[in-house]
Amino acid sequence: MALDKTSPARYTITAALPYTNGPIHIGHLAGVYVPADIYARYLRGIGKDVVYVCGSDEHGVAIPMKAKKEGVSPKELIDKYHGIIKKSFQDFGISFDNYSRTSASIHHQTASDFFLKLYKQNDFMEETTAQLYDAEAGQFLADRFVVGTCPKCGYEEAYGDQCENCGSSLNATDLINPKSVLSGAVPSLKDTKHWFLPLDRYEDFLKSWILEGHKKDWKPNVYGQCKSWIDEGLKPRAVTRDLDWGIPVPLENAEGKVLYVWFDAPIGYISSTKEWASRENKDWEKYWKSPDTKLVHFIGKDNIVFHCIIFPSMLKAHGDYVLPENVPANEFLNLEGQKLSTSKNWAVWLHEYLEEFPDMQDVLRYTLTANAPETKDNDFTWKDFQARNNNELVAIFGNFVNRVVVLTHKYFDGQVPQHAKLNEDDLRILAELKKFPDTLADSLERYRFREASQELMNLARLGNKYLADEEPWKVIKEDPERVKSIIYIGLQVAAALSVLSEPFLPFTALKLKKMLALESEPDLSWTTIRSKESLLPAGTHLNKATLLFRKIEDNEIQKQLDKLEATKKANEKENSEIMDQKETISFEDFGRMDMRVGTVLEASKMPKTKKLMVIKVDTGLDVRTVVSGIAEDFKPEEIIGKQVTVLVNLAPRPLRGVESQGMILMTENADGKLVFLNPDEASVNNGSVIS
Ligand code: B3M
Ligand code: ZN
Repeated sequence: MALDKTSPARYTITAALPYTNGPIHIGHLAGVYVPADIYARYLRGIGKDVVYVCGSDEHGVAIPMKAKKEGVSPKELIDKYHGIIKKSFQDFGISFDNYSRTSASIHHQTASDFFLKLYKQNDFMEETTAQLYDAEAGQFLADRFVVGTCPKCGYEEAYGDQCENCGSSLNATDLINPKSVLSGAVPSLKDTKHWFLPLDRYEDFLKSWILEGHKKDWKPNVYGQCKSWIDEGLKPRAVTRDLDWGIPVPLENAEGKVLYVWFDAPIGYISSTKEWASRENKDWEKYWKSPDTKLVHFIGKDNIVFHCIIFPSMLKAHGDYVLPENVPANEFLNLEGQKLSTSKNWAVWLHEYLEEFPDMQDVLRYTLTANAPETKDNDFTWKDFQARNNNELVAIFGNFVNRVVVLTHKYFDGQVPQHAKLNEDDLRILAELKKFPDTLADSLERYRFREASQELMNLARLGNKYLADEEPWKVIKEDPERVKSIIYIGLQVAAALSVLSEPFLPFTALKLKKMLALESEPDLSWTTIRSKESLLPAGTHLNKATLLFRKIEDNEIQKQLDKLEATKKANEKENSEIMDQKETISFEDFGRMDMRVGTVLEASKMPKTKKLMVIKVDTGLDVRTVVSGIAEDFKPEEIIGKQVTVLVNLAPRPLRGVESQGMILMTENADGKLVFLNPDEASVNNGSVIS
């Protein structure tokens, strides 16, 4: 049975460190913090030795960039968001054993020591290479300071270290058409010295550890991404940056250089564990170095490469640490059909939710779990939130508990009755009940949190249906003895719910335990439910019935939808604002552009991309191929035969292996949809010059 499997001596559970450049939203919760919290609470529930750590990620270029935007110093920015994030996690009931921050001195020390150990072991390559440089801003461009086209998928907004569209990890110099985010300038190349982690040296290790060792137990989305990177071949990656924000490289002659944020941040898990251990008088090393420790990283899918390839290679190089046993990364959550976005304010912010729905933490937890993006991206809608609450939490779980407790008060003065002879149905319910700890454990051990949440609801359903079938409110008239058994059995189900719901609905579980006078009942647990004769013994005095959940009205949902609608309008307005005129150019500059009218002959979507379309155009000069990012706005058949304007003397560039020989001119209409600049006269000849 799942609960009895031989298991590790202790667990170290980590949840991705959120960047302190914005508050927490439902995407973060569904992807990382809720599943990690369920897992940690479950393990504690079955009596395991667990440490569950997190903290704020306060380095990296995202911080100074956002600080500049808000007109504050980076330190002010991280203090502000660290405060908001930490408080909202606490109020939401995320049960971290420690929530640290990477600006803490213990972290600077731990990360510097880690770097030095690898340095001394000759695990780095020290190299001077040409890197992207923004002369206007006087700054090297890496990570989020530079965007360009992803060489792997053609996404045009890829960052210098990663493409968020296809998940590839990149070096800034890999980007096609890089552009400085600081000044908009096209960067030049300038020599600079850095330390590189030669990931190629770890290929064999990664192959046997992941590809052979974790084929079966890692989620297919995680395993698949790892496999494709390893198969493509790994390259050395710089672990230092030219930047004035971060942990200084702890070497002589390294002025102005800091550790790359993705080098220091995962070490933050270790620092956070150290901070916890010194407070709690524990030995942190056991939680990171003992082979009988199980390390599990909860992350979103955009962090897979860092947690499955880079950090494990660092741990392996260091030599003293255990490796993650699993990295159950989730896919993304959308909101009302659109990608969540901090910058576009397209989100449900946790701190706002907590204000607008006070004491309803568990409803959001439940909705996000029941609809978790475990195997594919998923959509959060307010209607679904309302339905999950009204139809499941209120109508099944809450209704069942309320009925059985109210009836106990009504018929038996609030005392658990001694049951009479139990019939077949009663015994079946008791037998079913005993199976739930193992059923739930089986799903949870496989990181199937959605499935587990539905199993939990099935337990409430079992109780609810039993009461509805037995109808004690009718039976009481002719057979009060029988009602004793019915209520007794119902209360056993409620008692089991008070224990098994704890990881999923911690606030509700506590309320329910209080109602059933089970708060300080040491013998009732996940393991004892399976064998204990009576979970809630006859004679126990219950406390007053209180409602566990309340119905959510249509107007509350409408208010949230209106709020999103207002955000949409504000974004549209911002988009439609007229861009400033660009710098003046000479007539000669203009004359160098050769724009012609052409006709689209063929069009097809580029496989494995969302945006790109491969188009054959008759330009009058020739028939050429142009790759254009219009596939989200047009179907191929809609544009065949259309006349378009083509910049024909743009230098050709490869996109996803196809050479694009020009650019089709477009603009956006008021709804943000792309439209062609085409002559309205059908009689224009292909090849006609635009002048
Ligand atoms: N700060 C989260 C993100 O990519 C990133 C995680 C660090 S975990 C070590 O949004
Ligand atoms: Zn990409």
